[in-house]
Amino acid sequence: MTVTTMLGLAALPRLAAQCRPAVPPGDVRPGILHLGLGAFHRAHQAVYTETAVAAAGGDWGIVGVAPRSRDVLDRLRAQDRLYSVLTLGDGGDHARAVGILSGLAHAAGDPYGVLAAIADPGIRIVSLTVTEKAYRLGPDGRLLLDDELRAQLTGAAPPVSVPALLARGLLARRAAGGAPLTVLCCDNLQSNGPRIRGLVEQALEVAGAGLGPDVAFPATMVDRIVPATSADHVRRAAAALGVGDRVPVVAEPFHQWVIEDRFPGGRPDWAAAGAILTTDVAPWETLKLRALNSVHSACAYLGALAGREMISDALELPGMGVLLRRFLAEDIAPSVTPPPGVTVTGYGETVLNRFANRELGHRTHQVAMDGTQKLPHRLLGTIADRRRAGAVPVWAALVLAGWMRFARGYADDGAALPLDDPLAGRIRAALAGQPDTPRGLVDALLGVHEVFPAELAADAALRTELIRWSGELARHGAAATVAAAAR
Ligand code: CS2
Repeated sequence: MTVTTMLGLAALPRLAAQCRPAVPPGDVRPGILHLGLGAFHRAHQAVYTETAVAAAGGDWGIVGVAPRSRDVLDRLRAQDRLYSVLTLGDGGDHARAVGILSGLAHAAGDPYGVLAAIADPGIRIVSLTVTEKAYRLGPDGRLLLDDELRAQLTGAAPPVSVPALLARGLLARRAAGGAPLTVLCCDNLQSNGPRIRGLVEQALEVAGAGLGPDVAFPATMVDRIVPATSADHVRRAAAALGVGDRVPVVAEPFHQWVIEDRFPGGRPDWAAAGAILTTDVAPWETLKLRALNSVHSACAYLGALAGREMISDALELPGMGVLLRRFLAEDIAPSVTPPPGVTVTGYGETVLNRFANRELGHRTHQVAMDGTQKLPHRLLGTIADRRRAGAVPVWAALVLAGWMRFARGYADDGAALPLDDPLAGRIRAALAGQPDTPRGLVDALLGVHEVFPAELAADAALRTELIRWSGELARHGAAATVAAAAR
């Protein structure tokens, strides 16, 4: 029987020098509490933080909090909180173990332990990657309150949701002396800093309190493509590392982090790890959401309808490259003011190159999930801005029509498509109330007011364009529609 050595403190001497953590695991005292132990955090902020601490020091170990599932948590515990990042597509597989996790916690199992950790003055940053839906925001940017959330906020129920953990964590911190704190949202929300500040203020209001003075909510733009880890990735990580890993994460070589520099309790020297610290993140954030994430969604919905499994396959649909470049140049560029020295089309070329990375194995269905939560931030702003300027954003409308058709639940060959979305029930009910025609589809979904602001839902020119594209997609399928549109 062969016994594979698994990653853990005892296995570190077996790793090649370039695969070892940049800091001695367990040595760095905690300074950050991070909500959301998913692959993205472990391949992005955790790596930046470890590199920063290795270069410039500081007590900035990360306490990783899993909001719901214990799965990753238990596997990390079994490995002394070590995991590896496998970088794919840069002339071979490169693995590096990361040792910056200095603690682990489970919000659903021990919410009061998480509140106590937020109250601890040693923690000076609470960061988050919990995905769009966990913030429970409506289209007006306000918190969608229900009885359960109210109970969590007032203390009648355990605070297991993100808004409740934040609001009650801040109250606990104030009661413990109120040391300065930064709440750093690292999710793909437009204006993520101010938005989460508004959410916390509203949540505190329900709890009968206000926001204290020493809490900052800087905005940030995070970027790295991190697909879900597959069984093949696990094998490749073990081969590159030389020992087994139960929780590797995989990522593209590219990574970027732009951070508004407002940290009342201090911060790691992330600039030493290559992050951009600035006073104005907005141009980066809008550029990334509109010129990367929306193009990703275009590949996901049109690709999934055409039966393409991976984002890189979707990009190879005849005409797709031409169509996406038009989307970038004609709809997105006029609605975005990029940071100095950057052009939308130049940025878009980099994005298309990154999406073409076949090694990543990034599935269209993964990017397609949670459309109702993602599209308002990445696509609807472009559409609204172009409509206000008197233009009809033809390509953006095709992407939106692609999502609508995807939401019906069938690919063009009749195969089932998963509608993995917190509003799936609402979408199915809306579709059931209209005939299954292009017009019925568009009217049903534009009526989902949790997603579409009234201004867009009532826009006759947009509706006409959506019905036209839905008709094309219904008659010819996504592959032929893309090919014809690109001619
Ligand atoms: C993707 C993002 O799944 C998605 O919706 O568009 O996760 C994307 O890969 C990252 O934002 C890249 O930084």
